[in-house]
Amino acid sequence: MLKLLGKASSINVRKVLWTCHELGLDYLREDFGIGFQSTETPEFKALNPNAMVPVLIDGDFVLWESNVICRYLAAREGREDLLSADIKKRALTEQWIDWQAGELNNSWRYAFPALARNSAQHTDPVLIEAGVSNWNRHMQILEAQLQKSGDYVLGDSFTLADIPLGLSVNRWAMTPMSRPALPAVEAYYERLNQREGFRLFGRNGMP
Ligand SMILES: N[C@@H](CCC(=O)N[C@@H](CS)C(=O)NCC(=O)O)C(=O)O
Repeated sequence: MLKLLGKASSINVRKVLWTCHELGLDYLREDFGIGFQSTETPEFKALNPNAMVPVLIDGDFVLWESNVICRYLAAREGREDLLSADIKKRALTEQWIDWQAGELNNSWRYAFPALARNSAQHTDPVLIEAGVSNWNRHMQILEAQLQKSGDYVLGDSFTLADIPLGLSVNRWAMTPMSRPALPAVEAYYERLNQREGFRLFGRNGMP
């Protein structure tokens, strides 16, 4: 049985939970992360030296980095509808997955803890405003893609890229801040809501 280490409130754990739901996979989940079992122990750091969740354990195979875990699981299950065997389509899917992790995620690093978590370490109004503007600029990139692509980020069918992006859209929509009107993103948010996995693990009341 697959084992997933990480609290269910973590956005990165929720990507994996939604992926498992799409794949119909059973798993055991253990709560690790701030507020739960510590990730700072030698035992946990032997699994993930970054002391972060999620961590996937599949027999004697251990994997960290949420987006890579999602890719691994889709490939393990042979789900070419989610992660295409066509190398160009697969590369485009991975492009948007990596953009979510490397670019979009970084754009909310200051504004999100300030506005959604009232973090005492993120109170500089200039940095908050710059953060909101940078976050909205990144969301405009997704808007332009969805205007071209159609229902999902790569076209008419749902792929693995829609999972990390769906979590990101939910976070953007739930954070109290000024947002430009992004009609294609808003339609996408509603479309994803037709999927049970998104309702359970994405748009489930958590930013
Ligand atoms: N790039 C990593 C980031 C993981 C990450 O930031 N995890 C957060 C929770 S969302 C974490 O473990 N924070 C420390 C903790 O909760 O103890 C991934 O995508 O898996």
